Amino acid sequence: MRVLILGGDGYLGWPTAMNLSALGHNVMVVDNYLRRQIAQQTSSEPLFPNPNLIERCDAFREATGCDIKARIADCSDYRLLEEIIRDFQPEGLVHYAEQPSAPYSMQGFEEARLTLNNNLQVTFNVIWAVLEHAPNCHIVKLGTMGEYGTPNIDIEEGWLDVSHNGRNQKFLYPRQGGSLYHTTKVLDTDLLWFYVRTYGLKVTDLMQGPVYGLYTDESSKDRRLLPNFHYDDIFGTVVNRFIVQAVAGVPMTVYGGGGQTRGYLNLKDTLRCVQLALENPVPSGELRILNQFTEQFSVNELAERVVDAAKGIGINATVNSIPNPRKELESHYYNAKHQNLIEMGLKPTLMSTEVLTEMMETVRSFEQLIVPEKILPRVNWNK
Ligand code: USQ
Repeated sequence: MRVLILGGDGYLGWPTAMNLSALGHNVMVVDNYLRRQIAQQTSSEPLFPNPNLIERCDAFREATGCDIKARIADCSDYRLLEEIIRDFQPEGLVHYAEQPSAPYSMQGFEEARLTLNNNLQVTFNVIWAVLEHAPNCHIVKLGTMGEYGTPNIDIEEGWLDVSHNGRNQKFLYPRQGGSLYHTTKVLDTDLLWFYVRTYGLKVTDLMQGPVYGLYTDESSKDRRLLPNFHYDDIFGTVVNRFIVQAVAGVPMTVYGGGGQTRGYLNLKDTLRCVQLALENPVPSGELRILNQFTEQFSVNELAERVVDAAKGIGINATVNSIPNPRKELESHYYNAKHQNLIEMGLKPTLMSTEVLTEMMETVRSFEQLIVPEKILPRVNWNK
């Protein structure tokens, strides 16, 4: 299959590109290095430096003999994106090209505007470029479980049957993002749904929880192929942050009460889910929404798991509850369905002690690069 990956330099985009290429698909990646630029501007560089996208493709070819084509281009530029889609004629398009950090989107006006403009503009451009130049292409869009928020009822996979005054209708599940970033994903879903029902696009929207991990079948072949691994408050997701904090001897930063519960998944499972979505496209005029996570934990449970795994390799990790910089419920009901991907064939890689230990050992080999100043939260929702 010809697969175009937008945002192919990111934490998920690059491993996805390698995985699909290794499986025999014809893969092209596009990226404008937005995340690298924001990381530099906010002192949020990853734990270890990553080669640029062109060098990554060269290293991947050396390690595997497989090819990935790369274009450095800004997907918010419609003329550029339509040229790429017209020339490449993708059968599947994976859209990761968004500003992915909730804290960054809450930093101030400029950061909020960049997040809103970039994320919505790229989604809008993808829709139009596909409609005009590759209308049979299946769009696989990365959404987030954070679109649903933490409602006091079970979370369904995308849709809710509503009965009102004796009549029934299926609607998009009610959504309430906890940051501007999460809200842009809600708006993306609405845009996609409008164009799906009006013009017959084919779309899968993946509601993904926080991802953790470093190793995939491909990234484990050569250290140059590892994904960008962040532990700062802007781009680092909670599990990756806790692992680095444990190794650095910094108490783990549980925000507030620590009862915040989310659905988590291993980076390897992200790749498998995207592959399953691409290889099982939806018919024209369907918006399929899949909840993409494998197990749910509270922040306190995560911290306990990291403490236990650390103990096994002689690290005495500690936990420190600090004032929550975010506006979110710290104790709440959480029961999100996630059956569809399992039924499609996903075999979860769960967060075992072994998985956490392997990550900690790798992080330990980069220990001298950890900058403790990057760890504490710098962005506060409660202005
Ligand atoms: N948290 C802590 N301590 C920390 C960092 C985070 O207690 O040091 C808490 C947060 O307050 C939150 C939970 O851990 O309750 C998850 O935080 P996170 O930073 O791992 O995740 P989030 O900001 O929601 O965003 C990440 C990705 C985003 C993706 C989202 C999936 O950056 O791109 O969409 O996970 S979800 O959380 O399901 O919306």
